[in-house]
Parts: sequence; C-alpha cells; structure tokens
Amino acid sequence: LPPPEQSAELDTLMLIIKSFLEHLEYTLGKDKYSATRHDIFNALAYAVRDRMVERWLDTQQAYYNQDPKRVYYLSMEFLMGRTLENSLVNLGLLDDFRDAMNSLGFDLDVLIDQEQDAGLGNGGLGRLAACFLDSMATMGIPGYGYGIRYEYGIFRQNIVDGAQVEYPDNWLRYRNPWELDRQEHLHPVKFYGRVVERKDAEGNTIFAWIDTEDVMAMAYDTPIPGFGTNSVNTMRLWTAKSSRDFDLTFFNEGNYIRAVEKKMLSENISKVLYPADHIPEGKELRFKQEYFLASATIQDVIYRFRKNHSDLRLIPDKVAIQLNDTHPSLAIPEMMRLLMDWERLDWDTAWDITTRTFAYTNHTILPEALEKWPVWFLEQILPRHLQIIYEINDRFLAQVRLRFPGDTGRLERMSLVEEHWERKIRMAHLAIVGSHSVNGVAALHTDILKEKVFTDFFEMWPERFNNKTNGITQRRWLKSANPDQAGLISRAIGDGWITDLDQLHTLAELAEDREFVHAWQRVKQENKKRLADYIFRHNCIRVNADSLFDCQVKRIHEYKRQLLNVLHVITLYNRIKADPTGDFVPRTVIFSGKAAPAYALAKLIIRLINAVGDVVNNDPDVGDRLKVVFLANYSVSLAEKIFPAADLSEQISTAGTEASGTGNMKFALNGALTIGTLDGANIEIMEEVGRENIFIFGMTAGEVDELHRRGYDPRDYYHRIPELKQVLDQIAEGFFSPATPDLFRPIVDVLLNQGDNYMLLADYASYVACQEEVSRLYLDPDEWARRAILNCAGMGKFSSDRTIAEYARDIWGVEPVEVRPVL
Ligand code: 26R
Repeated sequence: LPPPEQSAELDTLMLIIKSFLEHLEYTLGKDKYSATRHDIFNALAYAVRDRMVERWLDTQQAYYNQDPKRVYYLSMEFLMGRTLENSLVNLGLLDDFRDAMNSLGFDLDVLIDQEQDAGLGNGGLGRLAACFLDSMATMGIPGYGYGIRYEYGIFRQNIVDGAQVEYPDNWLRYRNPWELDRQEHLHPVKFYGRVVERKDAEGNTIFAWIDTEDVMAMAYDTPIPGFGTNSVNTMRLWTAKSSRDFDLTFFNEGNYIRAVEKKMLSENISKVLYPADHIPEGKELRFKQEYFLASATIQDVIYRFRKNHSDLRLIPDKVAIQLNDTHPSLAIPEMMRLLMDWERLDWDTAWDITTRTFAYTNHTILPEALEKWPVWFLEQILPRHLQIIYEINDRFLAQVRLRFPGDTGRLERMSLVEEHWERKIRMAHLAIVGSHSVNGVAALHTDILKEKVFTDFFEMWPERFNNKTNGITQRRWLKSANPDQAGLISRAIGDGWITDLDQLHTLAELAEDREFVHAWQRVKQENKKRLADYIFRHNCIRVNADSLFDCQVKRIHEYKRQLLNVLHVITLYNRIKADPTGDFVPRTVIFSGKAAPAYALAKLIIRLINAVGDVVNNDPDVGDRLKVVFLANYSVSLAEKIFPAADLSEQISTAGTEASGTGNMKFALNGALTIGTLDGANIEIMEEVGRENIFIFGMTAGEVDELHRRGYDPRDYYHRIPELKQVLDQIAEGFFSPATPDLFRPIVDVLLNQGDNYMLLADYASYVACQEEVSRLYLDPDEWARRAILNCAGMGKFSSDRTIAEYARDIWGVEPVEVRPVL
C-alpha cells in the first residue's frame, strides 16, 4: 500500500480497483484472458477481506489490551449464507465497490448472486447463531463463534419427479476466500484409550487417560464485521487433521497403506454436517464431532485465558460460554477434566469454575430431539468423561436427596443416566446441572421448559431459568435482502433503525399516509415480480404477480404442519372445481424446505406438495386463481429472495411445539401478514403488532394438552367435516397420484389411524375459516398494506441486537469494548 499521505489523495475507487487487480494477478495468478468467474469473485472477495483485516487486528488487539470478559458461543451449526454483500453493507462500502466493479465492466449484483452459501447448519438453530455473531460484532461485544468447518454443508436439494434427491454440498471447491487458516492454532483431541490411576509425589490420585487415538483440531478464522463500527469479531471453525501419532503407531507396523488409511479416517470427523433436524441420528461419528468441537474449543479458551492470567479461579470473571443446545455440552466434563487432570485443581474448585462459566440454551422440546448418548459410546470413546459424568451425577443426586428426601421417582427422573435396557446419558440434564443459566427462546417455550420438560430442575433451581426471545439481524434480513423497502423506510424515518430497530415504531404513523402506502405497495409488487421471474426460471410455472403470495418456508417436519397447508390448498382447489366461474381471491402458495434424508414421511409430504401442484397448476378450470409452487433447495440465499416478496407468512405449528421460530420475524419485518397459531414467538409478535393485525387460529397450547388428556380422536373431525373428508379421501385414493394410487396413503394413515399427533384435523376448520378472512382482506389492498406497515413497525423487539443485549446483561455479564482504529 502507498504511504498514508499519498493514499488519502488516491481515489477510493482507484484503490479498490488496484486491490482487485492485484489479487487477481498475484493471489490467484490470473489475467483477463485466463480468469474464470470464480477468479473474479475471489479477487473481489480478497479485496473486501483486506478492508476488514485492519479493523480485525485492531479489535483483537483492543481485546487483548483491555482484557474484557469474553463470550464464547459454541455451536455445531453456523448457517452463515453468503458473505460478500453482508461484508460490504457492514463496512459501508457497498456503493464504492459497486462503482469500482462497474468501471471494470462487472455487475456487482451478478457477482453477489454468484457466491456459494456457507450452509453449515440445518435451520433455525444455525441461522440464529449467525444472526448473533452479526449482533455481537455490531454492538462491540467481545464474542467468538466456535464451530466445525464441515467440508460438506447441508445437502443440496433437487426435486426429481416431485421427490427430494440429495446431493453433496462441496462448498469449498472454488476456495473460501473469507477464511484464514491458522496452522499454529492446533489442539490434540483424544479418543478411545483407557484411564489409569496413579499417585503423585504427595500421594494424591491422578487420573491418566492413555493409549488414546489423537486427532488434531486446526483453526480456520473468519472475520465477522460489525455494522458501522470498527469491531470485527472472529468465528473460529475447527477442521480435523491427522496427528503424527498415527504415523508412529501405524507406520512402524510396516503396513504403509493401512497407516495412510488410518490417517485419512481420522480426518473424517469434520467431513460432513449431519442433516438431522429434530430427528435423532445416534451415530458414533456425530458423537465424535460433538466432542471434537467441545475439546478443541475448551483447550483454546483456557489457552487464551492463560495468556493474561495465572489464577484459573478467575475464569468465570473473564469467560462466558454459551451452549447452543446440548450439542456441545461435552464441553462441561471436558472443562472439568482439563481443570483437574491437567491443571490439578480439586473437584470443588473445578466445579465452581465450570458452573459459573457455562450457560445452556434449549431450542426444542420435542422428546425425540433431546439428545441421549448410549453409555457404551462414552465407555469406549471417552472413558475419562464417563467417570466425570458419573461423579457429577452422584454429587447431584446427593443434593436432590437432601432437598427431597425419600422421593425416588424424582431421583430417577432427574438422573443424568437413563436406566432402560440401554443405559443413556441425558445431555440436557448434564447441561442444566453444569450451568448457571438455562434459557428458552420465546416466552411460551420457557414456560413449557419450566412447567413441563424440566419441572424437577425448575423446582430445585428456579433462579437458573430465564427467557431470551430470539431475534434476527435487520442488516441481512431487511437492509440487504430488501433494499427497496429499506430505502423507503430510511427516506421516511431516517436510517437509525439499522442499529436500533425500535425506531421502526415511527412507521406506524405512516400507515395512514396515502403516498407512503402506495410507495410501500409498489415495492412489494416489484419484489413479487422478481420472485415470479425466479419461479418461472426454476419451476417453469407462470404465477400471477397480483395474486396473494402465501409462503411457508422452513424445514419440512410434521410438527410444522406443511400438511395442514396442503389440506387447505386442496380445499381451495375443490371449491374452485365445484364452482368454476365463482369469485376466488387468486393465490400463489409457495413452499420451500428440506427434509432430513432419513425422514420418510417428510419426504412424502414434499412429493404430495408437488403432486398437488401438478394437478392444480395444469387444470384449465383453475387458471391463475391458484398455483402451488415448491422451490427447491431452500437456503439462506433463497430465503433472501422469498421474504421480501411474501404477502402471507404461514406459522402454523401445533401450539406448544415450535420453540420460537425466526422466519416468522423475517416475514413480518418484510411486510408480510402472519397467519399463525399461538405458538413460539408468534405470541409475542401478536403482542407487538396488535391482535387485530395478525391472523390467529387454532387451539392454544393449553387446549392442545387438554384435548390430549380428554382423548383425541381425529376421526371425529373426518366424519364431521365434509370438505375435510373429501380432501383426505382424495389423497388416500390416489387423486393426486393416479399412476400409483397408494402412494400417499401413509399420510392419511398417520392422520386417521395413527393418532394425528400434531392435531391437524382439530385445527383444520379454524384454519380454513381464518384463510377466508385472509382472502377477504386481500381484496382491500390499502387496508392490507396498512396492516403490513404496522407489522413492520412492530418488529423492533425482534432484532437480535435486543436478544444479544439481554444475554450480555442477564447471563454473560459482558460489556461492549470500544475499538479505536490504531493509526
Ligand atoms: C440432536 C439432533 C437430533 C438435533 C435436534 C434438533 C439437531 C438439530 C435440531 C434443531 C433444533 C435444535 C432447532 O433448530 N431448533 C430451532 O431453534 C430455533 C432457534 O432457537 C427456533 O427458532 C426454532 O423454533 C427451533 O425449532
């Protein structure tokens, strides 16, 4: 770089161009003849990264010098999506880079749209982690994301003959320009082996975990720039590298190929993200991944702490560790192991440090999604940790016995060990006992944790339980994803909302302003046209951009009830067929979402959606009054195209099952109205936007419980509601699958003969009636827009900035650090 006097004179534009060209030539070794589109993207990305690195180093230096308390966010998933546009937005360089690339003959928007998503997550939990990183950086909170650098992220979903087909997501193929490998940050992670007891010089017992197979964890760092600040935080992802020990043990045996094979196998740990979402996997490799993250991270945390401190008892004053669900909860026994076996602290001291450092967030109450690992996994793979977990359990149960003498049922319920025919460790119990804070992710969810899922623990430690309602970052989900709506808002109320979302409240006054309302409608219309184009290009379906865009986008799961939506679609279809010349409010029903590859029923639901689409979309009686679209490969970048174009947001889970939801917030922020149940954060959205500005239907969580208690028979509804019966009979009898009439029978079977666990039939009538209200309102575009504006105006609470401020204050005890640029 030229000296500062000179660089100040050089036009910003010229500097960007120079930097881009230098990277193309010297980093990538390409010229204008040989550069591929990937080279162009990568050269651009490096030019952007350079502009983060200085602030990054300044930030890390400031943290080192000021030595504030730091937060470590441990997560098996970080669903980051694309990085280029977000970095430019947060650095305030979007326009400069657009101009610079323009002058070279490139369209920045095309380059932005060319980036591969970093899809290192399944859904809500992983995307929440990504939003939290953005908020921590923006607010200047010294936070680190720690995770795994999977070589393959969430699978790519293709739709072939209506069915989901999975392909590997080889996201690193054209290199990842955002990361820096840190060859020097290496930690050994041990597996297998055995534990022996020895005596030290003073006669104390020491536990040695020996004869282990070690894998090295190597760090890759990605800068996380805050918006409009000098703070740039770090996301550190671990990759598995074979250790030299493999060479020693196996190469000495003289079998070269077997030795190389062993080395390769050890690197499999970070190969692939498990695509399970809410469905149990129970696989040894997944268990190893979880320990790999836990061990490498805790070693790193202690190493960083030790750079400034010698007294380990100060760890809780300088370190907060947040567990994103139980997936990284082996970090608790790992911390105990390191403090005792390596640092030689006694149990009580180590336990005090550990519990004051850890905090646990629960993200689901579905029983099948609560992690339990077979004891024999630990016996074989982590024998020392099993000892420690047993000791934690013994001491814990002794406490329970003191508090609740004679209550053996309680002991059984609370034990970390589930004693069935296969003994298992209950990871949530471990996380609760080893933490000082347990939180749910929406008010209702936290209440359910206290009153139903972890009642015994709540009775023992009520002060440990707290709520942190989820949030989303408005930088990505409004400013970048929906620049036209963002621009309209900023022209009307200024751009303070970008870092203070509560300022959207001011929009409420404009909901009555004719000019603003019309501008709002034009923005939505343009967004819908863009999505209609996308649909035509990808699905060859022409949709009416004036129709109501009715969207349900999220993982496919029975509890989220995409099926209920399908039942409504078929009902509409039948109504049109029964009265082909009748007046119907035109709708385009859009679905998108992946099913876990092993979740047969979820995959069948995808086939049903596409089969219904085939019938509906090709029926001349229907015309453009109803279309059904399934958009393949739902991802962060596809979501960024859907939310801005949505009129209606479907949030229709059975009350009491969706912990929070975050898509619900993204839709409302982008001016969609919600049709939803009183579940998760929907309840809080209703409180913010007003009961009259949201479409609520169905049973409450209490009523769901009550109906279960009374005895629920879905067939009552089937026999009582003729339209419902017609729809179910059509599905069962092959109306949508004439070539294979029995194809969808299992779906109807689940609803009628297997108990309809998520009570679709009980909510059907109320849902259909509510959808009629939706259609009626859509006939009044100004009233619709007024309510949409009020929804957007009410979204202030749902910024992840608010969520993070609450974690920082109530759980972590951390404060923002001011980062002055070092000259
Ligand atoms: C262990 C394995 C089976 C597994 C279970 C569940 C793996 C992944 C999950 C995903 C869960 C934890 C999840 O993503 N939960 C979602 O978290 C979001 C963020 O808090 C919530 O908004 C959303 O309601 C919830 O389903």
